[in-house]
Amino acid sequence: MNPKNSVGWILLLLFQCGPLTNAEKALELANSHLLPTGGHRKLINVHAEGYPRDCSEIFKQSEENSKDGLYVIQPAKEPIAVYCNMQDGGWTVIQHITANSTVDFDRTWQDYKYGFGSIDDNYWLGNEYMHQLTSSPTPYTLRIKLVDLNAEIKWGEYEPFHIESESSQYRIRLGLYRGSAIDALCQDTEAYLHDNQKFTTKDRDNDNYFQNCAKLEYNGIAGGGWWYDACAGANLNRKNVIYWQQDCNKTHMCKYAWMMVRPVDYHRDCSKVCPSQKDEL
Ligand SMILES: *[C@@H]1O[C@H](CO)[C@@H](O)[C@H](O)[C@H]1NC(C)=O
Ligand SMILES: *[C@@H]1O[C@H](CO)[C@@H](O)[C@H](O)[C@H]1NC(C)=O
Ligand SMILES: [Ca+2]
Repeated sequence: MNPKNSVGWILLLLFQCGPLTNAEKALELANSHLLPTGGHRKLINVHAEGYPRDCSEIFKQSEENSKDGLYVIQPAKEPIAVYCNMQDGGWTVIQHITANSTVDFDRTWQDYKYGFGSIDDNYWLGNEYMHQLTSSPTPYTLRIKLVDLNAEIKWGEYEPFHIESESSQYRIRLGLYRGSAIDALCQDTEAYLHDNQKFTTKDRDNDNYFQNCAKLEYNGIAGGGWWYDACAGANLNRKNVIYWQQDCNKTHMCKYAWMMVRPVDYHRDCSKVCPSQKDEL
């Protein structure tokens, strides 16, 4: 190790091992199991008071100057930690997968309910928190972002997007579509229509197939939890093949996928607020 590096390491250790602030100590996250190593220190907005309900609020409060990273939000009673994609405009990331990463997406109902993985890496935020986030009086938009092996980016948005409660098996409700990707969640009306489907996991079969879609394997890897029909025109939770019809499949491989949410009125709010802020200057 060269001397410059060891100084860096010592500084890093000092920084990481200093005492926790009172706010850090007091912070109780409902999803602390999704924190990476280094935990609370990696959260950008730890303070004493209540937290914003999602990343778009943080982005707006910072006058669109906040950076991507780990933040605390409070969509309902309990604060949770999430990854905020600020570069794309204040989006709360609810799913991220890297093809062939070590994070296992072949999980139970309970795991999909409260989330798994690590918020600075691949993760599923949890159906319960997706339900909380999308149950505000203002409707939410779902944004899908796909990156193929040539680093080409495609995206799609459903507006509105709502995940119902557990008593409705976290059913998905999707509105109008726009984007450069195919409308893979709503396009097929025969057996691959994901809109209005309940969530299925390997231990809870709510799909429309004679077997459990979440258990069907491709090259030894099961499909993971999803809003299956019989079975899928899209599935972002099978870790060896990110599937989105012609945009991402086993012949046209994708490397990354994200699912993220933001209130539908984000821009409308801004068009009201932003010009008046300028007037005041
Ligand atoms: C996979 O994607 C390719 C390229 O877009 C397309 O030609 C092919 O039909 C797709 N395969 C499936 C099974 O959807
Ligand atoms: C994932 O791993 C499989 C098996 O090793 C490989 O065929 C495939 O190309 C990999 N996918 C990506 C996107 O790298
Ligand atoms: Ca079934």
